[in-house]
Amino acid sequence: MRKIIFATGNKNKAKEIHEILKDLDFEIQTMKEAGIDIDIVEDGKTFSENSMIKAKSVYDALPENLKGRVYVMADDSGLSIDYLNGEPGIYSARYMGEDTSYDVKNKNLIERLEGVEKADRSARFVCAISCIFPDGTKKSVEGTIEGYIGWEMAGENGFGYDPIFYVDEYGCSTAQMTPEQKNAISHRGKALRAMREELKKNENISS
Ligand code: ITT
Repeated sequence: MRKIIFATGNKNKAKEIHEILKDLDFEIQTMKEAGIDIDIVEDGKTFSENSMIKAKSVYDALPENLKGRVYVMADDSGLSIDYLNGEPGIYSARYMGEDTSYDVKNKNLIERLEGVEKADRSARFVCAISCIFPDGTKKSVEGTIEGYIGWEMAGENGFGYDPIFYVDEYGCSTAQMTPEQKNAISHRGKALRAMREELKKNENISS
């Protein structure tokens, strides 16, 4: 069976990735599960650059028995708020410090938008997925979901900034959606489904 090594240390992302790619008949392992323990310096200027940096770092660290045999994939994602000129953007994980809780980060972002009308609270989640194929071919795709920053946190599902990110069509935050609802419309769902098509093309899988 074909294998994907996913260059992520984020368990919540890994859960969504497994769910979204479950109908692809590939084994998916995180880098940790594959025994790859490296620190990756994300010094790119875009989501896309950073996702390729992660994929390349893991690709270069593959043990001999996996070289040329597996797909290495990575996700770089974040929340971009228009009123804050795109913040926290590519620094979403590092915003206010990597160890600061999302409760604190989310409250802080709501405070920074105090008094701001709905029309100016627009935001989007962005997800770049990069993949290095077994033969070294590199591909990157991106997915986005449009929404707005709410006035309060709501919902227990998802992770990170989900409790403050609201989607008009659903009238709730992405943390109030079921995993299936979120994955069907999310930035990560869109990007991974686009990448899934690239993998199927490469493997000559038609269905
Ligand atoms: P890896 O680099 O190990 O994959 P990370 O958490 O450091 O994990 P990123 O650098 O891509 O990942 O940072 C993404 C941050 O953006 C993440 O920690 C969340 O705070 C936020 N984010 C991304 N997707 C999200 C989603 O679907 N829901 C809520 N927040 C999200």
